[in-house]
Amino acid sequence: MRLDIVTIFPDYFAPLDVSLLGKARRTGLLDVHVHDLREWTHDRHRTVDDTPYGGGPGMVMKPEPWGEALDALAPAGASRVPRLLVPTPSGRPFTQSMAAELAAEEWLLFACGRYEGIDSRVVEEARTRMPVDEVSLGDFVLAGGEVAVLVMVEAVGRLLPGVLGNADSVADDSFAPGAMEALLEGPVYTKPPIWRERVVPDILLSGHHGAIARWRRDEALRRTARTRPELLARLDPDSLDEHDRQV
Ligand code: 6GU
Repeated sequence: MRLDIVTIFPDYFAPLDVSLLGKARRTGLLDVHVHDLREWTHDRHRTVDDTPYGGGPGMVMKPEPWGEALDALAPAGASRVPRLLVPTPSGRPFTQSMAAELAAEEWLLFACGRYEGIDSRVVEEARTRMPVDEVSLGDFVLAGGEVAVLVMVEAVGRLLPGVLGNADSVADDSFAPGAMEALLEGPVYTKPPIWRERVVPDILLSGHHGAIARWRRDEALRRTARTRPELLARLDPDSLDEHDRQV
């Protein structure tokens, strides 16, 4: 998968050299290109922002550098276009199912806004030549899109075939499509079996794989009911068996 990231702070993306994604880059599974938006400015001060029309606080990112950046990275009339992702608290929510959908793309282009955002004509015009999603991580405000892009790249990157060591570990994740959709993963344990007088639940040491799977599902249902009750309403009633209903 190819990723292009446009930002005024390329240094934010140093973590992409580390750990799982660093290895995915070194092995060629992930081809990441980080670009400084100021490369597409032409004035002495390399200006990327200006005051908002209509007044109000803060600054807005100017359309010209963004237009040139998108023209350079996704030339008009090319046979392939990237999917453009624009992180913004006004976007639609980023979810595990969106991460899975993005993991199936060949090429993603991330546009990191700062200040009060990017002049709205940039996304409007980009939509005439490529698929565009404005995406939010949740109901809070970050200082810019960079950290949001790191989050999305990690969520998408770990789903690429060959990136995780254990290929089927993603199926048990919270929110994983299938049995864990709308469920939070329950508690996990490792050795030693007793630590500070606290014991690991017997069932996990029993070797009964069917009973362990049942217990994990019960714990996931209980944890979800406790911490995210609104998620239970999203569970498909047909996916619940008699036992689930008693939990
Ligand atoms: Cl995607 N960007 C910014 N700047 N703030 C956010 C966000 C994104 N998601 C939640 N808050």
